Order: sequence, then C-alpha cells, then structure tokens
Amino acid sequence: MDENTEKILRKRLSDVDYQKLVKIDNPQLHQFIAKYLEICNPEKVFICNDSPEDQDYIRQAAVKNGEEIKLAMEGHTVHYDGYFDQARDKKRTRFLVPKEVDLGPNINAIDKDEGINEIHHIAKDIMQGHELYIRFFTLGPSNSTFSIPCVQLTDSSYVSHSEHLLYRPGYDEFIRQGKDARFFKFVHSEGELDERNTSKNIDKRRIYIDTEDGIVYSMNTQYGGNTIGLKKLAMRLAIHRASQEGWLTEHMFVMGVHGPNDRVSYFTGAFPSLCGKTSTSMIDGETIVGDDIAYLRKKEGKAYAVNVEKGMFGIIMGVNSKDDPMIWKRLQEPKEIIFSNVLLKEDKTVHWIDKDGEIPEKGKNHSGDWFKGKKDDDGNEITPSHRNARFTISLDTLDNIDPKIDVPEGCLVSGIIYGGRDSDTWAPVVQSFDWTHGITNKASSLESETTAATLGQEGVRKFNLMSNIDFISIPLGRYIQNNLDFGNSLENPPLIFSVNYFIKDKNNNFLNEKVDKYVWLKWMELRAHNEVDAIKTPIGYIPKYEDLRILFKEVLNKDYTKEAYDGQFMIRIPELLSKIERIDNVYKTKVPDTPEILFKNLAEERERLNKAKNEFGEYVTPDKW
Ligand code: SPV
Ligand code: MN
Repeated sequence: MDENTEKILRKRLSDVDYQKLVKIDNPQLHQFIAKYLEICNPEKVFICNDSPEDQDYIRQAAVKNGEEIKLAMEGHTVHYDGYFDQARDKKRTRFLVPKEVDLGPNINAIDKDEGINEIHHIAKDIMQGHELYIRFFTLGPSNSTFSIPCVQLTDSSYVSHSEHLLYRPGYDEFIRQGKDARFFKFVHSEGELDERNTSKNIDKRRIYIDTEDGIVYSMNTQYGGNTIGLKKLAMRLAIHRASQEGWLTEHMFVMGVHGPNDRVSYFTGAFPSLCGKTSTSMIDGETIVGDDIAYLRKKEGKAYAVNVEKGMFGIIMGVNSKDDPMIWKRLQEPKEIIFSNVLLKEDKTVHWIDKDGEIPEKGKNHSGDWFKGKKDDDGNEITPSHRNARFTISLDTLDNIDPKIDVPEGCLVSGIIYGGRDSDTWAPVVQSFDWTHGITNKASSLESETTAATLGQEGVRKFNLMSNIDFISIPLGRYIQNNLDFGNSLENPPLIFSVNYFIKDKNNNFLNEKVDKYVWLKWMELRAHNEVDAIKTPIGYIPKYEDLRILFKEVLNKDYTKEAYDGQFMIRIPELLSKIERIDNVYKTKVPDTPEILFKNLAEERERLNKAKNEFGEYVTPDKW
C-alpha cells in the first residue's frame, strides 16, 4: 500500500475496520476506497466482512436510522423512496465515454472527463454526517469462471441490506483472489435526506457508468434500480466485459422446466420490466434459478447459464394468491423481506395494488400520509402503492429454488424465451426457425408497451431488443452480432421462442389467462426434446391444437377449446407487416452497425407474409397452414 493511501485509511477507519480491509491484499482496492473516503467525506465507515455480526449490524442500522420500518411480522420491513424517485432514471443514467470511443447514437453518453468532473463535484462531501457501508460480493456463483468480484460503497443501509439479500457474499473471495481480482466498483450516496428520509436533491440525481475502469457512480437517489450497484449498474459493466471476452450478459431469468419422467430442462427468458418475467420464473411446479440477470458461456459446444444474483427484487403489484401462488406464499412467511413503496397500515401490515383483500381507506405510502382518492399536485390520483413497488427476498428462502442455483458450471440451456407486452401482434408462443432467425426476428425485433418500471408515460409501444435496450453498453449492432456469433458457434444451440401474454381481441379483452403461461412452458420443454410436432407458419412454428388441449388438461385441468386456440394463434398479417416496417426502420435509421442478416431475415419474413396474405387473407387461423 502506498503511504498516502495508508495515511487516509488509518485516519478514517477504526482499527478493527482497517484490519478487515487490509486482510484483502489488493492495493488497487485500498486506493479506490481511500479516494472516495476523501471525496465523499462520511462521518463514519463500516467494513463488512460477512460475519453474522457484521451482517446484522447493517440490518439493524437500516431500522435505527429510519430507512426501513419494522412490520408486525418477524423479518419484514418497509422502505420508501422519494415520490419522484420511484423508477430507473434513464435520462440521467449515462456512460462516461473517452473522446476516441463512439458507442453509436443509441447510448446515452457523456464525455468522460466532463462527466467525472461533474460527478466528483456532486460527490464532494456528499456523505457528510452519514455512515458509509463497504461491502464485498460476487456476481455469479463463487469460485467459478462466471464469477466477478464487486465492492460496493454506499451510505444507504437500505441499499447495503438489499444487496445482502440479493448477492452472494464476496469478502472471502476478495481475500482468495488478492492482487489478481478484476473487480467492479460502485459508489453510491443517497445525498441529503428530507424529513421522510428520502433523497432531497433529485435535480442532482446522476448515475454515471465508466465501463473502461469498471466503476459506477450513483448520487442523490434511493430507488433500487438506480442504486443497487450489483443489479443493473453492474449489468452494463458486464455487457461490456462479455463483449470483449466472447460470452453474454442478458436481462434474463433462468429456470428449470420440469418435463416427463423427472426431466428438468433449463430455460432463460428475457422480458422487459413488468411483463411477467419474475412471475414466469416463479411458476408453481417449476424451479427457479434466477429472475432477472443471467450470464451465458459456452462450454464443450453447449450454452450454460448462471444467475448473477441470489435474490429477487420483484414487482409486487398484481401478486395475489391466484396469479402468483408461490410468491404470495413466501410473502406471508416470517422470513426476511424488504417491501418498498407499498402502503403501510396502522397495524404494521402492508397493502399493494391487486393484493387479495380490500383496499384500505388510509395509511402511509410513497406520498406520505395516504387516503383513498388522494391526488398529486397535477391532479392525478395516487395509487395506494406505487405501480413499481417491490419486494426483496433471498432465493434460498423459497420452496421452489432449483438445486443447481450455485453450481459453478451453470445450467445447460435448452431454450431461450423473448417476451414483451404486445396487445395485437405476436401469438402467445412461437418457435423461431433456427438460432439466427430467433436472434434477428424475435430477440432483435422485440417491442413492448411501456410500464411503470421506468419514469415516463405508460402504454406506449417501444422497441426493446432482447429486453436489454436500457442496459446495453456497446454499439447495438455489435451486441446483436455477439448474440449471433455466440449461438452459431455452438454445436447444439438452445431453441429460441417468442411469447406474448398480453394479446387481446378486437374488443380489448385479453385472449389468455395469466396462468396459461404454465402450458406454454411445458410445450417449449417438449419441443426442446423433439417430443411434440408443430405447425410451420411464416413467422415460425406454432403449437398444434391437440397437443395444447392435452397440456391444458394435464397442467391446469382446463378444457381448452378450438375457438380459444384459433383466436390466440391466428396469424395477424397486417399487424405483423407493420411491425416489420417499424423494426426495419429502427435499424435503418438508428443502428448504423446493424448486421446485414437482420435486414435479409426481415425482408424474407415480409415476403412470406405477403404470399400468405394473397393466398389466405389477412387473418389466418392455424388450420390453413
Ligand atoms: C427492471 O426494471 O428490469 C428490474 C428492476 O429488474 S430494476 O432494478 O429497476 O432494473
Ligand atoms: Mn430487470
């Protein structure tokens, strides 16, 4: 350690904490910590070595300093983010890019020198009067080719506590790797707080990402998607690293789908926020590996995936005993949960949108004291809980956790699913012709109607390739090419499917029930083993009625009618053609490095659809193919 670093650390850390830190033999880590202690100037510092006492220290700090409130049930707490700090801030999340690098027009970038100056200016003394918590984690299972060590500096005990639930401990891994550790670094401050313990200086909210140096700065915000460094902030760093090293970082769940004779096949699935990703990974009868972020690597010609995390930061709106029985059950148990931005009742229980039971008359929520009919300054009704309200849990407290969650080599991937919120175009489940068609015409053509997970208007159809558009840190064309190359280098690439749980009829009624996804999964699992046939259409393979009828009966004990099938799996040619135009236009006008094959595959699909239109008309039921 250099002299200056040692001087700073000795001055700012207690003896005990100093000893904890220097047990890790990594001068780069020591320098980094010393630098931000000087800039942010916290009143106190706590270094967590993952011992049960240290874990408990942070848990208790969150309650002591009011960032979390204890609920009636053991282990449950509630946390609030500010009224205007309820989702990811896309506008003020920017990449710090050196002058000589061009990330293309789709990436929110700022000149690196300018951005670093600005963020250091904002960070100056920002932790004054606060305690700083320093904690070590690994992304991916420990001791595996997948794992990436991380260090998080935060003055929010809520953020630190959340990370404890969401990520694997890393202090020992840092000691083991010593000087060799290639780690990611995160500096977060909630900044000055108001009387409700929420960030006051939202105008100075900034999330700046430096992929070159592997550092993310997050200032004046509390919402998890902006602050929990190892989640979407690390994901952007990992996409960059993966691109250099030939593997993939994806916005995907990983789950075990249980087929006949105790067979378990692993699927990954990419869905934009609030489109059923967590809910799919938590389907009753299947097993969960992860619900949000996956790393995929190639081994012996096959694709393997791991869950980057070990917990869940899930959307709570709509969780009830019918639609999400597994999550519902877990939320009733006296095990650790942090609820965020839900309604707190006087009896210290919580309520959220579409929970079982009555909506309470009053309580406390993200807007302060709440009562039925309360409106905000713009006259909009304030919902009892925020639509992006969440729960945070550790997966090891679930009954349906998959036994392979921590296996260092990951799970062999049989299929990859891309899904969005789409009211009028895509059928409920379609298999692509092959890997390339799947990446170009499904994954790269994904659109979704916007939701409450990011700031801005809801319900607008947005292009969202691989549901990863918010997190891609390299030029989009290169990202698509990496995906094409990854699958095409495998001897046995996973099958690629699209799903859509949100298709409606002309009268705006959903054509499916939420639980129908149970069946789509079983069908995909059988396809992965060539055990059911399918119908070839211009957009890919769709299920046969007879197979679905059997599965609906087996899985849901439901009589599936031919009429329902025809409505759901009708090929909607005008909408599909418009979609191709939109996607083609996005790539032509906005993505200069689009791989040629994408245009070719879109053009071929347009041709197939036009031909079918001439033959069968605009809306084609499955029996025609
Ligand atoms: C998402 O919005 O995709 C999430 C939550 O998983 S966040 O951390 O905000 O990204
Ligand atoms: Mn997500």
